[in-house]
Amino acid sequence: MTECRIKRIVGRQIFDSRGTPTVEASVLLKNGVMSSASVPSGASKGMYEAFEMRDEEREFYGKGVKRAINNINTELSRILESKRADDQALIDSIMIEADGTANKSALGANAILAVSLACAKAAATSYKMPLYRYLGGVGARVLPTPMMNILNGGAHADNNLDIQEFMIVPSVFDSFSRAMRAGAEIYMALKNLLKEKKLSIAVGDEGGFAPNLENEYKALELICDAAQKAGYTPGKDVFIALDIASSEWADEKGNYKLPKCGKKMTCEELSLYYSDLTDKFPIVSIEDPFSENDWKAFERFTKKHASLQIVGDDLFVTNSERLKIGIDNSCANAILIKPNQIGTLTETLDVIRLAQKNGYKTVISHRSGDTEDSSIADIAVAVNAGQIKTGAPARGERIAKYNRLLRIESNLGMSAIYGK
Ligand code: 2PG
Ligand code: MG
Repeated sequence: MTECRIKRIVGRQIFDSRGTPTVEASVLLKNGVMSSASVPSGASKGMYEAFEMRDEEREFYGKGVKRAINNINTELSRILESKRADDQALIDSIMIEADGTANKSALGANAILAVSLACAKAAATSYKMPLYRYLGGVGARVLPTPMMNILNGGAHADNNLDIQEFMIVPSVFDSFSRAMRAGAEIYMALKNLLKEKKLSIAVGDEGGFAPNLENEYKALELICDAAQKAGYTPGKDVFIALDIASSEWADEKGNYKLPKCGKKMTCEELSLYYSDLTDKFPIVSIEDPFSENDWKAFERFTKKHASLQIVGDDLFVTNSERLKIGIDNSCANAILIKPNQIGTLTETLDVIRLAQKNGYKTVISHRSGDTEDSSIADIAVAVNAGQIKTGAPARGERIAKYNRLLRIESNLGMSAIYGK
């Protein structure tokens, strides 16, 4: 099929939701199809993530991506010319080989991922299929449970909360759209509650509110109150998920210091703190409770909390090699999937398969700096991931993913499955 072959690839610098430059690639096929994809960027990045190439010049305070763009317009464009856009694994392996480094630092994971995703989108369009169908086939039917980050802290907000993300999980409804309604209503109720209490309704990077509060317990109480005000019962209709993002708290010696409140904790003390939080609140999932190097703490905690979902984000960085270590040592029981942590669609799909084969739950994820690109919504349905976290039910770049899922749900009609 010659028409599916790549004619030209163009890279350009666009902006993410924080106003920071990021990479977009457009792939033009010989059949006239043109598709674009853009790449998000994290604030609380794992140290083992693939390399995000930045210019480190005066422009944009060093955050420009001209070099990455240049790599798309020259080398990547050249080596992929006339290749089939639907041969995803080949396309990705050509780019990996051309880069030649373990972390994609020669060409930039941001350059490579933009091209990888744009090729998939162009191939899907050539086959006249939505992306989720092209990637997942007829088995792609499960709408993911959203983890909605309605209260922000940590590196995503300027308030005094050390835990990065307080998410609500409307998992027991019978459709994705009904779950979205619950999430949106609780978000609105939380806003009203904050206003009543004369607390700030300013939002953090992922659209969740970011008030100053006495402590994390107060944040959880507020969320439960908001759920109740909206007519839902915490622990029955809606649950809570946390992203601790504790790599941000760890020093080189493996000790933890909560940067905002200044408290020091050992990993045993942290573990007791989490046990107390889960005793008091309907928490079903905790992400990165320990730092990316603390395998032993993850192992002990996973053994102790068998019924809790324990998600590895900085720990696994969407990397099959790191997930294998986790599987071998029973560290965590779920993996966060961020395509830009690894840098190609093929490697992303591979690590999802590895997780699913070994009984690890998969949560597809946005980044705190994101764009209107909604590919992760399609990926979540394509692989029947079961869960997605893509911020509050607010702000354009977050809503782009939720709205895309609503469209997929209506597109699937009776075939759509939710929460089973
Ligand atoms: C996380 C993410 C996304 P960031 O830690 O899970 O919520 O944050 O993109 O800043 O790494
Ligand atoms: Mg995280």
